[in-house]
Amino acid sequence: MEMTLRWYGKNFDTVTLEQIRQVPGVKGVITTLFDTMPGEVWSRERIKAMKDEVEAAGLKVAGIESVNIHEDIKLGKPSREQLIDNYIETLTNLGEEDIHLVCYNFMPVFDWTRTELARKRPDGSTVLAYTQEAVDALVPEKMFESISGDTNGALMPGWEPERLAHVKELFDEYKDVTDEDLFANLKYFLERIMPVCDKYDINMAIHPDDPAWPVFGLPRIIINKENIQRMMKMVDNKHNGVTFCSGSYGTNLENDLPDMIRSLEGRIHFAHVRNLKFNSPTDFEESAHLSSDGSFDMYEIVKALYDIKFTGPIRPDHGRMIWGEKAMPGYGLYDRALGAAYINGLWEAIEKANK
Ligand code: DNO
Repeated sequence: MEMTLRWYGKNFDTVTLEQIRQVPGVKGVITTLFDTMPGEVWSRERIKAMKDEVEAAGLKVAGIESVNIHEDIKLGKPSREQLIDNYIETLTNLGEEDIHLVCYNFMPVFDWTRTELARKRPDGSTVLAYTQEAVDALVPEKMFESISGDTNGALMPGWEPERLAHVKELFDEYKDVTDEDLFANLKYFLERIMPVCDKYDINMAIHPDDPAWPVFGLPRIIINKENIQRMMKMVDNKHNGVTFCSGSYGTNLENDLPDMIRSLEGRIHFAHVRNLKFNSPTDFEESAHLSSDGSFDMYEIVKALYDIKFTGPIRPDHGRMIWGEKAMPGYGLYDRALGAAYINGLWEAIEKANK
């Protein structure tokens, strides 16, 4: 594995490349052009400038999270042809710049959903949290309003104002879209982009739906072992792979995370490792990475990745807000650095025990 941290670019992130460089074992960042819109072509110049900046700090661009998918592609509208052409052009430009990993998601309308961005834990840290009761009590348009007081001024990935401005219309468009439609539209998209992925050896890594069930009645398909296996088979190309995000698949306690990892040998291109603490099956909070602080056995998760000979980028995921840091919720430096150190420790121990 290759330890990385996510970085949003200097105009959006409170964490600097210089700080990331000092986290033991971190050699690369997972980044994006955060100010681009879904459907827009990423120019080669901008990609190169981003790479140069990261490399000047002694790091490498280990992959992109995310190149977002335009809603018309998810909806299968005729305009998808042009939008997929644009996506292919972006992939071409990334490939030409020697970038070989792209994380994306296929969640209708919203990206991840949380109902609190700063729930206080007993140790005084604040964390992202979710309760189904709170979601059920909300109209989707009000979702962001209800949490916006806790963003520390940051633009939240997946909650961009442009996206939220159209929430109502989008809900109408998705009214009759079923899981089967979404699978078909995803297949269509993947089949169109696989040739360029083959040409440049670009690993596409779909991020699971978070939480791993339908929210607000919208269809969601990347939620469990069965569906992800279906997706791997429907476009059976090694470049069609996954981001294994323990915190997203883990929202559904029926998902056996180590077993899912083992079933995806060769197809996990990127790993997000984090823990969740469940207070009830429909109320969870993003605890520290340490097993004993949450509900998951992190040793078993990392061991499963080791056992399938995972070599791709891995990153600690959302951290708690600790030590007075003010940053984008989930993306402060301190707790993610602790998370990276912990995962590195687990990996080293597992590696040595297996020698
Ligand atoms: C949240 C992230 C997601 C993820 C996208 C990938 O913090 O895990 O926003 O980056 O779903 O496209």
